[in-house]
Amino acid sequence: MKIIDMRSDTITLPTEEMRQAICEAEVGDDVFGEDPTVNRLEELAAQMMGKEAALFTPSGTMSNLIAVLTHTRPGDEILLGSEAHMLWYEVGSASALGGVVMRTIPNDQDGRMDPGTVEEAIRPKNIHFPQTTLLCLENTHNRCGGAVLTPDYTSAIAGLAHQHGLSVHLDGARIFNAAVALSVPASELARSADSVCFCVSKGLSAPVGSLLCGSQEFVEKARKWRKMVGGGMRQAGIIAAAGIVALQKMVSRLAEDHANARRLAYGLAQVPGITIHPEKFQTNIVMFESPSFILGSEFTQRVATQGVKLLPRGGRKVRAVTHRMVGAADIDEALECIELVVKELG
Ligand code: TLP
Repeated sequence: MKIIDMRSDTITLPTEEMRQAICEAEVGDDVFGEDPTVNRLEELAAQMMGKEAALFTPSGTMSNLIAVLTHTRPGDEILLGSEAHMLWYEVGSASALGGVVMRTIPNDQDGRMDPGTVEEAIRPKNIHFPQTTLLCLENTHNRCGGAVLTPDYTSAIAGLAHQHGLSVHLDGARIFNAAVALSVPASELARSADSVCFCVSKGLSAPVGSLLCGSQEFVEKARKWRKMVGGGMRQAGIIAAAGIVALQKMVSRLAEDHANARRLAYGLAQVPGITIHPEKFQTNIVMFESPSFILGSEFTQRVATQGVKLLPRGGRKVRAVTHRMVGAADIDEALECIELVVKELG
């Protein structure tokens, strides 16, 4: 049976060009700083984010953890959105390994936090309080349906944090989706953040990897933290080679994924029983609710038996992510299949 897998863009397989680049990669021991391919990827990433330096890590999760470890000290408090990936899906690593308190600020449905609420949450000097040292943002925002933070919003909220002496980290796992959706360079979205990480392993289709970018001094410290958490990789040029292809060749095509997400969202809006606001989706993540009589987990199981894989997100919420391996015709097929399942259930 043909499978249309929209659980995540992380399922994208490397392109032929990536496999070729992997075969031919010039490598060395990266812990000694001697892998020329890793060095090239880090330089390219820093340049694209408008930062002085970058660090190649195995995953977005590790990049976010290293960012927390580098910006904070145990006992500090960090502010992040109530829907942040760092809060929901990173195993509590910031608290467990970084020893920080994660204090949440409500995310609105567009992935933003209200500046007034952020300001109120910043702790004044008081012997009883932990020190607030870091604000974390997310762009695009995963749990908020791939919502995009604009450069204006980002610089306003980061400016506020800086005024109070906080650092700002941007989880930009899908920052290139935001850049393509807004038609701005990714560096503009990262400008006011002290550090930004992004993944090459999602819509950009590389098999593994994330880049954490910031000042020279920040990245030097982060490199040491990466070693401490066991992320010092040796001939990592083998995987970095695919990352270079991802950055050079795969960014502009993300627009196709966004168009397919809109196609899916507007199609779902036509299916009786499904709740969705199709106009909301700006990038490659679509969220909807299964019909009232069925939980999202059960609904996704039923749809999967027909070859369409989606991700349940709690309650009736369901997520679909478009990517390179799902074309417009697949979207139409998936819609037919979903419609059929809803009819059968009804
Ligand atoms: N997100 C994955 C899952 O963990 C849910 C997905 O399928 O969307 N930040 C953001 C905003 C992310 O969406 C993800 C991955 C990460 C960080 C972590 O990246 P990895 O999976 O490389 O550790």
